[in-house]
Formats: sequence, C-alpha cells, structure tokens
Amino acid sequence: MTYDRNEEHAPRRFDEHAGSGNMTETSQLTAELEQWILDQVRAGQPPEAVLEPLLESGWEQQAAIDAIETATRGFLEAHARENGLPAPSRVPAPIGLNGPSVVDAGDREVQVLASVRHPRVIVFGGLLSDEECERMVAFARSRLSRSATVDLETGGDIVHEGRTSQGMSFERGADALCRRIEARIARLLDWPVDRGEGLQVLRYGPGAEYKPHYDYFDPDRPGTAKILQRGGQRVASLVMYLNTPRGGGATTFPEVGFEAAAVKGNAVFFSYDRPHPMTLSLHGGAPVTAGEKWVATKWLRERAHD
Ligand SMILES: O=C(O)CCC(=O)C(=O)O
Repeated sequence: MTYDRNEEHAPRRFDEHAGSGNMTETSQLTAELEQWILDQVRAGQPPEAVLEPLLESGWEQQAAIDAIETATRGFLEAHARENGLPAPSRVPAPIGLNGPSVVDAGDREVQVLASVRHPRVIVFGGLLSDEECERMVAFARSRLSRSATVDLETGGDIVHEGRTSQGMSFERGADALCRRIEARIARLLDWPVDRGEGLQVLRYGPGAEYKPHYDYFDPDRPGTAKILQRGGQRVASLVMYLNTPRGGGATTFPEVGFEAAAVKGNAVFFSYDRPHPMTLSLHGGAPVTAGEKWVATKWLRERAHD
C-alpha cells in the first residue's frame, strides 16, 4: 500500500511557526495531525503505515504510539458505541509488523518467528531455555489434576468436556523460577508483572486437546462481573511450549487457518482488545497424536490482578 508523504496534513516534527533560527522540537498531536491519523485509519491503513511516517519525521517511538492511540481512541469508542460493540482496551503490543527479528527480554534475547496482524498473533522463539522448561515440567508433573475452565454462570471453576488436559496453577511470583519467567515476559511484552495471572501449566496426553475457545470473559454471562473485579478483562495470552510433542498439539486459530507448532522453549502470543469474536482470537490446542504436550500459559489483564 502506498502512502503520500507530501499530503497536506502529513506529520511534521518541528514547529514551523517558531522561525528558522528558533526551531523547537514539538512532537505535538495537533488537530491537523489528529485528522491525518484518523484519515489513515478510516482508509484502512495498518498501524505501521501510520507510525512509520511519524518516526521518519523524527518522533520518538513511544511518543508516536501515544499520539496514534490518543487520536484513534475517540474514533474507536464512537465506532464501538454506534455498532453495539464493547469498547476497545489497551493491549500489550510488543512489536509492530516487519519489526525486529530479535527482542531484548532483559535476561534473554527472544526471536520473532511469525507475526500476524488480525488476529494479532506473534510466535516467539527461544523464550524459555531447555532447563527452564524441564524444571517447570518436573515441578508440575506430580501436582496435576483434570483441567477446569472458568464457569461464567458462577465465576467459579468447572470441568469441561472440550478441555481434556491436566493442569496446575501457580500463584504469581510463587518461586524464583516463576519470578524470573514473569519478569522476562513483562519485559518482552512491555506489560507490568502485576497485570498478569499466575502461570498455569498443562499436560496433554495422547488424544488430549483443548477445543477452540476464547480466553476473554463473556460480558453477557452472570459470573463475569465477579471475575472482572480482580484485574478487569483478559487482553492477551501467551502459551509457552515446555516440550516438543512427537505428534500434533499445535495451537490453532481456526478462523484464519493459522497454527503455531508446539516447539520446546517457543511461545505463541495473541491479544484481543475487546471481549468479542471480531478479535478473531478463537484458538485451541489441537489433539496430541503421539507422545505428550506440556505448556505454561500466562494471561494478561487490563489492570493489576492482585
Ligand atoms: O495448548 C494450547 O496450545 C492452547 C492452550 C490454550 O488455549 C489456553 O490455555 O487457553
């Protein structure tokens, strides 16, 4: 897609009214610039096509992202109201499209293996070391019970026939290994540790699966209000593979025909800015056809989950 950089309202870095001898860096979201950003969004331009010209004209990356968010928030909220949709929330956005191939996650460099715009999915390589995966599995193995799902009628837990794995949950910060991994995730996703739930470890034996589902809490169900009191909605998920199954076990996104292969140490991240199928975040764990599959899942919330 092309973009006309000479357009009347294209972003400018310097306050041109300040005079040539007195150029001050402003990086301000002027009404003109706001209009230009909205025009790009209405024309269906992807976020990168809006961000790039700002960066090229000298904006700092975070200031540019903030300006785009501010300019589009009102538009998106009005669009949601007019169309009976839930209002969008901020979500972790670790990288843009055609971004870096390697991300600094503090104590480890993590590779970017694949990136999808809609649904927003990123496959990361080497998020966990072999030793970390093995320690997680060894700890969890003797503490497993049949996995439950959240019961949105009551806000409690319930065993569900669509989820045939076994699992266990850690409190956030439960031990040094959890804390190390949580800090790495927070750095990778640029999302505070306290906006994450404790890690959940799952084991799928041969034939076990997790049928396609959404991770957000359906706002129309009676138990949801109680769940949201603690940290608000889920806005993103990170599924980390603790082993490589001998067969099957991919994480699937059936609406878009995409699947992330389960490879030890890798992870699939996906975000959903509102609790609605329009996010295309329907996903599942495909049946394991040989061997077993282990994952650790981290769910990210809108607010502190204390
Ligand atoms: O096991 C997988 O690949 C997916 C896990 C999952 O969907 C979940 O924990 O919500």
